[in-house]
Amino acid sequence: MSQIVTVPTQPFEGQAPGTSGLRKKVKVFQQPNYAENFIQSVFDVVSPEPGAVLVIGGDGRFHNRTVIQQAIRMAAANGYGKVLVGQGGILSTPAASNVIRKYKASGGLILSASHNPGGPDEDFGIKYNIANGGPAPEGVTGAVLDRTKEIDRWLTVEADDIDLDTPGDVTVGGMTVSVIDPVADYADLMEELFDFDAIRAAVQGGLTMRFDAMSAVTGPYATEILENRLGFAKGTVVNGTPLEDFGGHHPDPNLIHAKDLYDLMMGEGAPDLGAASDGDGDRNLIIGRGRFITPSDSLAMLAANIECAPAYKGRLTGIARSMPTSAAADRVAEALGVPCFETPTGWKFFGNLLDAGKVTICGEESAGTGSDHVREKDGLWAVLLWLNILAVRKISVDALAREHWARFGRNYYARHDYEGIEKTGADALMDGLKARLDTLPGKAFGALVVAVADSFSYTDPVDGSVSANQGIRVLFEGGSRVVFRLSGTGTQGATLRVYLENYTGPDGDLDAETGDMLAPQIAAAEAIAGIVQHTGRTAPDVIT
Ligand code: VG1
Ligand code: CO
Repeated sequence: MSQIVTVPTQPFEGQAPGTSGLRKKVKVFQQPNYAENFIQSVFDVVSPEPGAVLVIGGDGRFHNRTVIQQAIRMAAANGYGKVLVGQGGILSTPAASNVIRKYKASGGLILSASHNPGGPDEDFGIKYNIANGGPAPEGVTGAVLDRTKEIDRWLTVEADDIDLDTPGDVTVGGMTVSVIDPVADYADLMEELFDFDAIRAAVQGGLTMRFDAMSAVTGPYATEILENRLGFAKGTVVNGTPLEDFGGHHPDPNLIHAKDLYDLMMGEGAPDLGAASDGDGDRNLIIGRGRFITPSDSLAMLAANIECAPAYKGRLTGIARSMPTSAAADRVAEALGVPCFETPTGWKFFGNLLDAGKVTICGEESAGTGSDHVREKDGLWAVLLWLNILAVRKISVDALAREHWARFGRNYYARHDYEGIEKTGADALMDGLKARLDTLPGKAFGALVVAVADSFSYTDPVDGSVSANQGIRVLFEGGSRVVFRLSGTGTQGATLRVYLENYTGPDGDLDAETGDMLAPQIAAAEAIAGIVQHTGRTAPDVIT
């Protein structure tokens, strides 16, 4: 057994894990002791039982392999008995969640900055997931933050880097490291959940799609599942090789960064379904021929049709959505007679509800959808559920959307992001809003009259924990609203997110332009919050 080395170190200040773990520029992570301090703080907080199993994997971005090798040595020094690591250092976020659950690991380190760009001058991230496979809850992330402020040493063993590219077992400081196939377990799970025979038959019958892996982690997963197992033509998966810098793009599956896909789907000869996923494979973009589906609508439509998928037949217990996500899912829950939970932003808030069996499917407006099969949002899962539904119901995406709106009404929805703004201005905007909340009810902004204005606070129905200050909601009479929130995942300045929603009943105009339908809410948001004044911007950087 190699020797355990104690490296003296300084605490680092205020490295709060945000919405989804610790995210910083690669250059920050490359500072001596930086990644090590965070990883040691995690190990100190979770204090693994001797012999515990740890899963490690990432989205393949620049710096992935370096941190994996260090984390393996540190795990050996901290008493873990076994590390499961994806071959090539690869594990998508949902696949990592599955591996943690399947092999009863005590937790996992997922190395990713999700949809943020990668490369030497771009972003990196580390997230700790607990034994249920999901992101550590606030109790754990808060304790990790406290620990980073007082840490004075980290532990490692002296050992060489392992060969991450060859499957099989090696020993590091007395600990076993298994290099595992990152795709197989996940692909098998998908085959258990969905009607692959029905999808295969539909493909034989002419169903076509394009999946844009955005040079990120889902390439190998999508190729195995869509092309090899379901029989879609070779070339269905594009940008299918994970690259350290994602080919210089943002691996963010939205209409801006997946514009090629969008243009294809809106043009002549589009396939039946266009889909994409993000850097770490937990987000999804769904576009039918000539029809973009908002993530909020996708959650509602998937929930309404979930009976088509064998593993979900007769077992929908409830639906959960994050607060800024549109209320489209609420109407489906009501019609199906199941509860709908409204949680703060971030997948960690779904964990308790899923563990307790209170919900089966959940989603966020930020292109995240998932279910109780793992404890992360899952991009390919959403794509496969769409395929399953289309195959069984023999319907197009557009027809399904129209049918849905004709029954439930339509929640016109958009999110405006103001990125990299001054933190002081962003804080002033939010503080000003908070201070004026009491004065808003009854006030008119154009034709919109404020019914309720509050700062969203969530009490977890399972463990009673309270998460306050989760965004400002301004609800107007008649069911439309605007929501203001600061991002917890950015790495530069602050990002203001303004969420806009306007509900139209089944008898209203279901075929309008989203921009037109949201014009009154956009004007009201400016009048209420003073966005131009506080951010110095006259228009959002990104509209999704
Ligand atoms: C964003 C999204 C949120 C999502 C989070 C992590 O957080 O809004 O819905 O859960 O990213 O997603 P924020 O705090 O920047 O709004 V991922 O795919 O980056 O793990
Ligand atoms: Co992601």
